[in-house]
Amino acid sequence: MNKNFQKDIDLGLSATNKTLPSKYFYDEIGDALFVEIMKMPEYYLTKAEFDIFKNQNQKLIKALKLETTTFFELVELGAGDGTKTKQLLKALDQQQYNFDYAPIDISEHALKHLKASVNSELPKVKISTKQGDYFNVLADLKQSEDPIIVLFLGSNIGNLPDARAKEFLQKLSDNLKNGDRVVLGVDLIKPESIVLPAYNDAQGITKRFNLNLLTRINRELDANFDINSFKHLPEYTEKEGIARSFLVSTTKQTVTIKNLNKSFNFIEGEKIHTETSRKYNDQILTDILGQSSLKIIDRLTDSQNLFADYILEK
Ligand code: AVI
Repeated sequence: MNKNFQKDIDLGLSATNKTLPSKYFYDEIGDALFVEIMKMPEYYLTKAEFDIFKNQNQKLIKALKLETTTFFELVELGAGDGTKTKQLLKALDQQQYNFDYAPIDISEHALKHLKASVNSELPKVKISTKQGDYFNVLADLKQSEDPIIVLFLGSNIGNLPDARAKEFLQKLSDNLKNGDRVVLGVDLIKPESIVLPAYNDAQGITKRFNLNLLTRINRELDANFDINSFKHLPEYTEKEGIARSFLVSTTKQTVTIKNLNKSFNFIEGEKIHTETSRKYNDQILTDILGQSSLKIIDRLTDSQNLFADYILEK
């Protein structure tokens, strides 16, 4: 990880338009800040998808055609704390569905916590966790002969640029059998007045989340970013449907990264692009599904129409 981290940071800061990959937000501090983000009043995404999983799980079970399946494997990519999924697990458990729950996450800590909470809250649910990058664990899906339901929630796909999202869905589809299904949770395109505050909250939690990337580089690569001379800048237009976060240098400065043996110059106002959060509609999702053999068979939205869980079938 450290070698890749070093390489990615070097590559990103050496580019003409400086950029840093958002996947590096999630160190221990970043994980904790993201938990805070999900609780913020402005961050509607988590609450809206929770609303679907809590209040429409019967509709979800029906859309997934689970009544006709004797046994299935419920695989979750990037499970996190499983708060939303536990609503579905509870309903499946109460209705005596026969399934295994297999959450996959990059964070060992998150998985340990999730396993303990499922074991205590839903002791009859069989859970087997797997730690790893979900891009790399897709191949494991192919080994199962049982029907598979994949959960990919939280609009995590939106953090991938469209070309990468397309590649990911193609790879996912290649590793599924005909009839396997996917629940893809995505944030919907909506006005700036709703999206921008979600990435620029009043308490400044998202700002800390963004700046933590520089603190991480300072710590892990022996760098000297002055956190106080960078500011958090989110941008979004409804027309494009993509929220982007930047760190902007408030002054002309030079930053040295000792582990890279390099210095990077910043002019006043220069931006580092740190995150893309795409928002979707049917057309955009259809384009991204492209030539993959995943087809949209249903779509559930929350009561305020902010967020959608698309049901895809191979
Ligand atoms: C994890 N991901 C879907 C979040 C998002 O909305 O793009 C990450 C996030 N970044 C800032 N706030 C939340």
